[in-house]
Amino acid sequence: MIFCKRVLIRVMLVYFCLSSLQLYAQKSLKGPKSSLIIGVVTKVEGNKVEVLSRDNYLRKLTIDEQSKIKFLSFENTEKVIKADYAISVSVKDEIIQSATLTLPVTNEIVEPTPEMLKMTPPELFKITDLDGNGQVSYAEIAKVLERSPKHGPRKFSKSDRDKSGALNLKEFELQLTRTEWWNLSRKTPEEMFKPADKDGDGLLNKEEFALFLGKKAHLNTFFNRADKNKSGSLDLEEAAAYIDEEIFPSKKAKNIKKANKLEKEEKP
Ligand SMILES: [Ca+2]
Ligand SMILES: [Ca+2]
Ligand SMILES: [Ca+2]
Repeated sequence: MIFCKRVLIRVMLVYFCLSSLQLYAQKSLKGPKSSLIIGVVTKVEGNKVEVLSRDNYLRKLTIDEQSKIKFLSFENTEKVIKADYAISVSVKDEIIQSATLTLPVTNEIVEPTPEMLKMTPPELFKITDLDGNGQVSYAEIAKVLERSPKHGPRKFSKSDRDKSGALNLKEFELQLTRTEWWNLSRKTPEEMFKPADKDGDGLLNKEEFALFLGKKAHLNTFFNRADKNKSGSLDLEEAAAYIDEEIFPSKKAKNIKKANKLEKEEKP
């Protein structure tokens, strides 16, 4: 009995530590003192860099000798920090520890057109290579294929196997496999639904939905978002609507709200 209690306490402790760690990881990306900042450079003066974070805090940062600065996909552009560049940076007491910079990217939603869903990788490569130089840069990806300030730079670096700063067709194909809408549009929702519905009752419970998505990360959040009528399971219609919103972010409720708000602000 005592043994059981000890084990239970230990399990609870581990669980508690893990959940506070998770909380910490989430927190560190938000707020005026976050240690990770994703945003846009607004001003540069000597070794001082001002960054407006995604959650709208102006951060006054300093570069010192230890700061590691990476310029992602600058190709023929001079590797100097300038206003409007996108930045993701880790800081300690507002000193830059490491930073990755990219050329300016749009704030608008980037999503595929229905035609793009049917294109082959070489066809997509051609339309993404906006300047037609035979290579796809990070800025071109962020304009045409997918805009992801948080994960985009890391995904691009991984795909750029030869570290040339741009993607050739082979590397571009790797990038596609890291692109959400690409992965979700290789099969129809029906084709994805059937094998995931293990007990064949025509509905997906949470475990089956994980099979449907092919991943378990953030499962609760995604499941709740998909389960529109809060029945605790998903029918094909709900699952298909979920996929549709993931492929076309402009169809997500929060983005529709944001767009309406912007429109109102423009017409006072
Ligand atoms: Ca190009
Ligand atoms: Ca490359
Ligand atoms: Ca089922």
